[in-house]
Amino acid sequence: MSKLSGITPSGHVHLGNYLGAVRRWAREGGADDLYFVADLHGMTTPHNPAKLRSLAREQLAVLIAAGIDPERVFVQSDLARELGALTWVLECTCNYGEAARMIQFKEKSKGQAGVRLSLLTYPALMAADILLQGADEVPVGEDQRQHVELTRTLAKRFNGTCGEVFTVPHAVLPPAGARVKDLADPTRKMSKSARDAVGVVFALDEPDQIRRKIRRAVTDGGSVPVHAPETRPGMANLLEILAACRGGSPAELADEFTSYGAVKDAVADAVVEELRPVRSQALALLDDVAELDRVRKAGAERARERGSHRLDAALRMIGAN
Ligand code: AQP
Repeated sequence: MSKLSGITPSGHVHLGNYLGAVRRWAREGGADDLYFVADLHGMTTPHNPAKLRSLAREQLAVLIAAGIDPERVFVQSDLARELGALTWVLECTCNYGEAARMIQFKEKSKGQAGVRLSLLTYPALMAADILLQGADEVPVGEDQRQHVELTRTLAKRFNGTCGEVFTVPHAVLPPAGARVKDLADPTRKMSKSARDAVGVVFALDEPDQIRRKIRRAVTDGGSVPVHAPETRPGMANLLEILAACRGGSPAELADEFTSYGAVKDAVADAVVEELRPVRSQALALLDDVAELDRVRKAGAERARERGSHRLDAALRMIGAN
């Protein structure tokens, strides 16, 4: 079984990305699993090219610093030629109506003046990401499930009409884990593209910045810590972050403290310690331009080699080459 997971460089990697995804990828990834920085997906809405390029590099450094085997990581645009070609093959397998009914497209295009064509067609690129690598499983949240369903439809259609090339993948729910909330608004999830970074802890924030953000986290009017997500979402979020860093259950951890301030101090210590090695290794990698380039190139070559026979076969079978 091989899994494929990605992270979009729509902003800096934050504590939610780290605790909810990246750390798990590093700890649990199987030998055939692949992880990628989905920078081509970051171009479907208005973007700044230089910023996207630097964020992609930063994310690659964070993934490796977090402990993911560099042999299993690549940057999507390093395979732009292969993915571009396969996306075309899949677009020629997909009906307009199938793409236009994607909920993500409807939601993200709503109210936008110049909707990019790529916003409509990016599910075909996502299908290419998955099918090029022959992934069996794609861990995705509810919002991306429909895209994996479309990938399955396209893979089966191609296999049935042109010839058996693609592994038909399955969407799998990622293991249940706490959804880290924005510290300034605990009713919303922590997000890379949050308008205000005051409630978002980034993996590369300095320890003092992290402490400041956690100390200023919005909590309710109570004074004795309890884990009650419905009525006290701010305190619940802090306890869940503490549990994710230290182990144990948020409710049990709450019993250790008699004041909100003490919880915040403990969370700040735990998060600073959790992120310290990731931050220092990522910064070292970003400084060592030659080493990061070497790792990046090797990752891309492995991913390309892994998928090229499928692309060649698909092109041949659809009538190209
Ligand atoms: N707040 C979160 N708590 C736990 N896990 C989270 N993830 C994202 N936010 C949280 C997980 O991080 C992985 C990579 O995310 P993504 O790049 O696919 O983007 P996203 O899910 O859309 O998350 P962001 O960070 O909020 O980005 P923007 O602001 O661009 O939408 C995924 O596994 C995701 O579940």
